[in-house]
Amino acid sequence: MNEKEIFIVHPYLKKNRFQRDKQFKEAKQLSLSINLEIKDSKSFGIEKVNPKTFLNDGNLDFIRKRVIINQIDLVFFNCNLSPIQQRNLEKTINCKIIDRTGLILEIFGARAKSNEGKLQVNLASLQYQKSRLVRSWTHLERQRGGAGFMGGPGESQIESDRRQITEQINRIKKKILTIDKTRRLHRYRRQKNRIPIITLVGYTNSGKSTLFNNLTNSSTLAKNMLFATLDSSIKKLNINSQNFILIDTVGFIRDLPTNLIAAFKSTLDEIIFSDLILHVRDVSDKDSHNQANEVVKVLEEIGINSCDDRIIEVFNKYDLLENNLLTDSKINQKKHFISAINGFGIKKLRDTIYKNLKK
Ligand SMILES: Nc1nc2c(ncn2[C@@H]2O[C@H](COP(=O)(O)OP(=O)(O)OP(=O)(O)O)[C@@H](O)[C@H]2O)c(=O)[nH]1
Ligand SMILES: [Mg+2]
Repeated sequence: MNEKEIFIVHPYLKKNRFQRDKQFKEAKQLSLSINLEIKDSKSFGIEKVNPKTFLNDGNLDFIRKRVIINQIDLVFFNCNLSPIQQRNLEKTINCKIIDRTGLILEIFGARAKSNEGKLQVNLASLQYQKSRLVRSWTHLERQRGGAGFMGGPGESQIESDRRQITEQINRIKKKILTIDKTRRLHRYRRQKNRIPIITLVGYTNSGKSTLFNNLTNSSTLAKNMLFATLDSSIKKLNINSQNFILIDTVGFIRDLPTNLIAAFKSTLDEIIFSDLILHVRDVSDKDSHNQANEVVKVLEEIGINSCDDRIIEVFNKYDLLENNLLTDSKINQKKHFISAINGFGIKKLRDTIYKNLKK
């Protein structure tokens, strides 16, 4: 993104005000994870969403003034806007607007390294863009070739734009399908060789990559930043001289649009086909409970029930809890409290993995 100085607008329903601070904080973390400079930020309590502009006129007036005073380049609305709301807001506030999905797509775009990752982000972005063309930009709605001889009669720019995007989407889907075939072949070989597969899933920043590194002695990027991991890593894990395969995956976040989840289908398939799913939770985060629910929601969307007995909950960052009185030997067998950073509880976790998956 070229824009640097942003204004974070966090609209929340007054009836959900108890969630406000946590979600506002997350909006800031999202912005910082892509190097945007937060020049200004404010949350706006509303009774109900205005279908045309999300917020009410008074709020918009306030935002417009602050945009001018603080010379804002971009306003980040921490909610998902309909294409019409986005267009109306840009007109009224007279500034570029990005919504939550838009920002997450920017972050994903900046992080994707592998060919597949890039294709998946591209697919999600095009789908998002396509939805934005629906009754959206007026300049795209004008007729192409006034006399009607450039395009077919009545063909509008918006239709041709949409057609182009659809063609691009289909091309990308084909490419992803080819990669997916290779992935399936690998999976088939692993299954044939009976190497059990363990995947790490969890909310973004919960410590999946840190745990991955701890268990496999590797150095995948683990960073205090949302969506540090976009491309999944795979590595061999050896416990009591038995081999397992450990997979680190992209983190989840609340309100992930279905489109985005669908675009990452082949990555998420790794979870579906695994033998054990470690759900890594950040116990030190005040929002830990809601974060876990969001993860469960995404898992359900890809067809994994919350009662699936392959799921083991791993309560990470135990070192950050104030009263961390448990000793390694006293940990409840069912609940795994660990610290991926200092190694607390890791031995028990390894034992559990082994017990669950030994031949
Ligand atoms: N204190 C403490 N910090 C931890 C622990 N585990 C991870 N962290 C920190 O939490 C931050 C996020 O860790 P990551 O391993 O990158 O988290 P992730 O779940 O892979 O995040 P994404 O890839 O962004 O979804 C990093 O700053 C880690 O150092 C832990 O047990 N204790
Ligand atoms: Mg990670």
